[in-house]
Amino acid sequence: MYDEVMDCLINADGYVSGQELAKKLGVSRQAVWKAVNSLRADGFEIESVSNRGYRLRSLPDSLNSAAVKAELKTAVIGRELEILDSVGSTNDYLKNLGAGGCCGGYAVAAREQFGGKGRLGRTWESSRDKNLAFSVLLRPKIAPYEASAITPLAGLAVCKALRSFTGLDCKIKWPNDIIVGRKKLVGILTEMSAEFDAVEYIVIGIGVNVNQGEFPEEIAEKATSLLLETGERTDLNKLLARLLEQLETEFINENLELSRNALAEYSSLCATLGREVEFTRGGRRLSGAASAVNALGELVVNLPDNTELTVNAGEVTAQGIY
Ligand code: BT5
Repeated sequence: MYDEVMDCLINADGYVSGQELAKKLGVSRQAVWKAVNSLRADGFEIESVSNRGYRLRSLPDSLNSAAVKAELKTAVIGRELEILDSVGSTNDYLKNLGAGGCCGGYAVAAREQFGGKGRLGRTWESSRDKNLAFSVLLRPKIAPYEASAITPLAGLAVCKALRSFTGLDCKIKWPNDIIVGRKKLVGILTEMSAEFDAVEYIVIGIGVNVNQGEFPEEIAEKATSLLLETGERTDLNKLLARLLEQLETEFINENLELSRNALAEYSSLCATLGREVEFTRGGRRLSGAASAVNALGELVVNLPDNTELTVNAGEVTAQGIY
């Protein structure tokens, strides 16, 4: 009843009476009243005026699935959406659901993530109710070697959504961190479960620093947030809906391939290109100029002796970023 009452209040033009709601939803007025109280407990501001009824004044600050769905215009990604109050890692939680057979497009977000994972065993920090930590599951019918486009496509989707939502000059640090200036705004962790010749599912985990004003000392130098960059608070529910929509555009409409268009867009937003980069190859530390990203999403680097190398994973440091 919670979701139904919420939908009616969001879509109502002004006040709706308890009686009208009860009739429309085929329940008692008592049931409507109970749902209104649970919504209030979750941070929805709902006015009630005798003889007129209920009116929604504002949506909650914290994540709420009905508030996201009210904004969401996707066909697949996030149509099944779970908002958890607290979880270790949304990626681990969703991988479990994936193993149990949940559908492609399933999304999970958490108000609090206390064991967030980065790549290569690192951690991701996120304070309760301040940021977005969410994961999306895909079930593409591809072989594992064809999955290389997913990481850059996820980076492209998040970068484009944030640019249009905030107006900030967000860029991509190859392969898929989103940065503003020299600092990191978003981290993305893609995990895959596959048989030898077929992908079973892919989980894309995305952490966005949104309304966090201060960071722990270890990352204060390299982390930034939308609040720090714009000086304004951002509505987490609206931003999540916008991100899910852009993921759908890149993933569903683009068929999970790094099309020529997507690659051109990715390259134009990639802050790593044109910089000196350092990376490790065969135990040796090498450096060169990052010149392009190829159709597999690999970074093409020109070494000082004019040879060209492609880098497909691992750690690359780009001069002038972090
Ligand atoms: C990443 O790893 O950037 C991937 C982060 C993915 C987080 C999402 S949240 C939802 C989903 N569930 C999860 O459990 N994870 C995903 P990496 O490139 O390895 O960067 C990690 C490094 O970034 C850390 O070692 C810190 O130095 C730094 N870091 C940690 N938290 C940060 C933050 N909030 N903002 C900026 N930098 C951060």
